[in-house]
Amino acid sequence: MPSETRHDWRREELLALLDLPLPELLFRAASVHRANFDPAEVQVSTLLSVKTGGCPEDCGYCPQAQRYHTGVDATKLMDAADVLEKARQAKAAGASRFCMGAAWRSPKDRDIPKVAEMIAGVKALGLETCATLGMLSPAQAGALKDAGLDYYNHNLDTAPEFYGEVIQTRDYQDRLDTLGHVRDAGLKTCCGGIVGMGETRAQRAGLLQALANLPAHPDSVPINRLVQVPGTPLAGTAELDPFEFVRTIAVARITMPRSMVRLSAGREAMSDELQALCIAAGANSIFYGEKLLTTGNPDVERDQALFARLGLRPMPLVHCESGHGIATGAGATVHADILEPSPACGRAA
Ligand code: SAM
Ligand code: DTB
Ligand code: SF4
Repeated sequence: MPSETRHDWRREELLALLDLPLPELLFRAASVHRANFDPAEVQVSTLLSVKTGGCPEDCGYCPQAQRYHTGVDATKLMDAADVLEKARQAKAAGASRFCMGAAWRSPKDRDIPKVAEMIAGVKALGLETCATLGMLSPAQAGALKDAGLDYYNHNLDTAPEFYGEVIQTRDYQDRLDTLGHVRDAGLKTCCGGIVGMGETRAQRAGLLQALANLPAHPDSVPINRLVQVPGTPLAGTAELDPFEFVRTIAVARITMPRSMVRLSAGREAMSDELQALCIAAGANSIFYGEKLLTTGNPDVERDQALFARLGLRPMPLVHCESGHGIATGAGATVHADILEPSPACGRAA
């Protein structure tokens, strides 16, 4: 199965993939997955909300928007020492990646040194770092890179033509601009979306098309299933057929073959069987720990049991001299990016 890195996907092609009989779609996605990754490895990431609630934006799904009454209290930016304590706990629990989220439209310049201190501290623990802080200027993206940030998360969220029904306070182009600043700063991009917001299958194809046709594939593609939070405009949306979620993951895997595809929000409400299908469809990362940013996530014990039942291994990340990710799970040291053996990393043999 070829793993083409294309940036010219047409909407009809993506819709045709989403329309495939499920067994055929799963076969194609799993083939691409194993050509590019060890399908038994799943990266374990932990999320921390470093600044919660009180956000001025109007994202219709979000419990942290000030204007909706969701019971989420606004907090100020956490102290770096407290963030580092949480990161240490996440590492001890087996996480290899730590993502810090802030409920901002965009950071103020005065916030950047404090966030930079958190990033540098988390990085020094040997964890992969990710942050999601809203829109960034080029200078802010550069400062985060200098602090040791690996990935910046900024989602397109949905298809361009459906976006305006979900968010009015900033537009698609604002998001594309921030992604450009992130790439230009040399950061890896983490960019995905949410399904189950009332969009059609063609609009899910539109989200995947927008992601796969970015100037560079996002290094990481979180696929969230809407967590319906009472008080948000999208609470009460008709539940998406779970197989549509699996199809979305499979087409993300096929169209962005070398990206980490993250089974993100929405797992708490999923059965183990549905999660197994998502992983079989090519998802290779989950959030671990009982909370996402403000909403629930499966208990650690449930996830450990799921890994055992499915025969999966966590993918801890360390970095060799040439910057390649090396998974050190199950006692053995093997490359996480198993695409091209790199003699410089001692993996050639
Ligand atoms: N404020 C920043 C921003 O919007 O870029 C960072 C945090 S924001 C919470 C990060 C992402 O979480 C959103 O882009 C959205 O995709 C996802 N998200 C937020 N609320 C969600 C929900 N209820 N269900 C699923 N995903 C959600
Ligand atoms: C992403 O795409 N999903 C994560 C991460 N990026 C930051 C966030 C999910 C948030 C779910 C709602 C909440 O817990 O507040
Ligand atoms: Fe604010 Fe981000 Fe929530 Fe939108 S998704 S309301 S920008 S915290």
